[in-house]
Amino acid sequence: MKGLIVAITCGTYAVEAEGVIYNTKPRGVFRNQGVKPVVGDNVEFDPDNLTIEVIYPRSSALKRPLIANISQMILVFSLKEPDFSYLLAFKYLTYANLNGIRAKIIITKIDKEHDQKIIDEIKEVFNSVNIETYFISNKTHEGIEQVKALFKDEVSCIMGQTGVGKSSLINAIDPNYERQIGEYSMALGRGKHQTKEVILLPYLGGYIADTPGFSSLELNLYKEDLAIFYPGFNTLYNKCYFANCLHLSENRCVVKESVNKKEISSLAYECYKKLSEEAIFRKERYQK
Ligand SMILES: Nc1nc2c(ncn2[C@@H]2O[C@H](COP(=O)(O)OP(=O)(O)OP(=O)(O)O)[C@@H](O)[C@H]2O)c(=O)[nH]1
Ligand SMILES: [Mg+2]
Ligand SMILES: [Zn+2]
Repeated sequence: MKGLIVAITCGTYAVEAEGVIYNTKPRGVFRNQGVKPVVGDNVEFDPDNLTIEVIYPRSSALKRPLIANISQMILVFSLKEPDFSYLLAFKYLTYANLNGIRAKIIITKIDKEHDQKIIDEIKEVFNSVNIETYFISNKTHEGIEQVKALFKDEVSCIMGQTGVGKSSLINAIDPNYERQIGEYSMALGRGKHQTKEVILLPYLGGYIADTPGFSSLELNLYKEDLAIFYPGFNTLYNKCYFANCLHLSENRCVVKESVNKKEISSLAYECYKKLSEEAIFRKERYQK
């Protein structure tokens, strides 16, 4: 029987087939081959023995969060608590591009006191790299109706730092989910990691994945990947004079020219420089 892995808890794989959940185990052969089924996998399973027999080829596979076959990433940030960070947003947009997955941004907690200029600026910056941005409050439900449509017929992976309101968003679009909500700890400066496992929830002909939040430091990208997959760079990087141009101090760099012409916002480029500085090379460039 064909099914979809919707959750994995303590070595038990919850497989959904025709609206029924089967608690299964993968066959031993997977372990011997070093293959691990993940949430989002389409599988062939035996409903009598409750074993997963076959994992079908994946259209995408993310390591963080561990999930397969998603059609889009919904990157969630909060305006405050934790504070919105362009750096983190650009990092995750790069991660989406690197994995060939479309991304959209949802910004929560707009009920908290804020300056409208910040919202306008965020809109403009992401608009310039063709990323849709939505502003919502899970508390007052402002903007919730509009974002519901984003999930229709998609397998959406909700990603974001701990405490930004990912689970709250899922509850806001459908309270029946009753996702556990954590608290944002002012003392720790972060959420308390309420959601601990990846889970797929059926919604409007598709699925929404709630995922555990990450801390701001977790995702590491290589300099070479940033140079190619940074938002707005994909059509430019191969036009630079140097094939392995990092768009920093190199001459005849098309990216830097675009920044000078204001086709790429200087804010986006400043974030790029910072992320590139923090990143390491995938390959040793010079042999010592
Ligand atoms: N004021 C306000 N508070 C919010 C909003 N969204 C979420 N919160 C609060 O933020 C805290 C964290 O919310 P969660 O939904 O648990 O956050 P999460 O992103 O799922 O966190 P993890 O599961 O740890 O990754 C809770 O105290 C929520 O009540 C919002 O739009 N406005
Ligand atoms: Mg959560
Ligand atoms: Zn360049």
